[in-house]
Amino acid sequence: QKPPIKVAVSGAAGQICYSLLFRIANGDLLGADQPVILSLLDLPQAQQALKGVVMEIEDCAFPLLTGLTISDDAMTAFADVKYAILVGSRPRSKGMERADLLMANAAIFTTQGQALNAVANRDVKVLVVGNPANTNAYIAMKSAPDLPAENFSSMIRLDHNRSLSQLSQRLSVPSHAIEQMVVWGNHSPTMFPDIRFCTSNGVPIPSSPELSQWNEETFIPIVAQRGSAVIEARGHSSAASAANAAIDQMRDWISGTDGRWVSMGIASDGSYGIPEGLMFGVPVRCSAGSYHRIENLEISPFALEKIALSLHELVAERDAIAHLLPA
Ligand code: NAX
Repeated sequence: QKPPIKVAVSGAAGQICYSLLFRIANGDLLGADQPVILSLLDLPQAQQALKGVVMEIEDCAFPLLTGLTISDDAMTAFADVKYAILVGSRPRSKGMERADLLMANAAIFTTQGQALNAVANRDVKVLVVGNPANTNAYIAMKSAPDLPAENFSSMIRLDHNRSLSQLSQRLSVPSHAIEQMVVWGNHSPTMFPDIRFCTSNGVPIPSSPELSQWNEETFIPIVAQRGSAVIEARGHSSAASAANAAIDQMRDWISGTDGRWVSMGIASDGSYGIPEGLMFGVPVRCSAGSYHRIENLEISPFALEKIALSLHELVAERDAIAHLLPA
């Protein structure tokens, strides 16, 4: 049997983790032959609820789960972890300004980045789900100067999967038939789901005035507002689909995409006019535990205008927290 791999998850008592932890323990992240140890982190006031989640995980008797620990301390939870999925973050409370929310989360992700820097496996891969995900990932990355910057990623996969699903419904094909979907930018309503390169069953999707109109008036707004639509219908924010996206993004990063494109939030290398270091959703292929940007895609005036919206938003977030980071 393979030696177990330790996976840390923060926000473990929350609703996304109520799906995510069970799927990881079931082998959905690392495979059906890979034993796993779960290291769960949440706030002191959430430890009681977390104990209940642990009881339920135990009650599943997952064959692959060889260890399960809980903590309210990042230095303890992140010790020797190979993979970290950072879901826990400060939600916006009533009357809280966006700037206050950024600051509250900056404090969390500075501490967690420093803890990863100090105690995690030197090859740790870190996926940030908690919002504002791109800037939180940027902060964690900057707070962990001894770890490679390319080992930090922010989650844009839920937006990518939502885009695949909407387009597959429009074209009446299974979502797996569609390739080369791209979601650019921030995990926020400014993101740009870009269908210009998509193929269906390996064939480019024929352009037509109807498709263009659907793209601009229906598709892009539906994907951008999908999170709000789920909240309105369900009374709670996306949870199982967010957990599924976290598994998809981390699993593809670890195991590869077989040449298929996926969208990931990664630190920019300066391409596509995105300032270096900014955590931005871009198309990648993954292989052998690394991502590789899809380069030199044509950016139309329409695409440029859309990408600029996310870019300005993320630059403003970066500038607002810059004083908190090491120079
Ligand atoms: P919940 O409020 O249900 O759970 C959050 C959990 O995080 C709570 O148990 C809380 O105690 C814990 N927490 C807070 N601060 C912490 C800290 N400093 N250390 C450890 N744990 C901490 O939220 P949930 O619905 O699970 O969503 C979690 C986060 O995911 C939110 O920020 C949410 O906005 C974000 N999302 C991000 C998505 C993405 O695509 N990137 C999509 C889904 C989701 O909206």
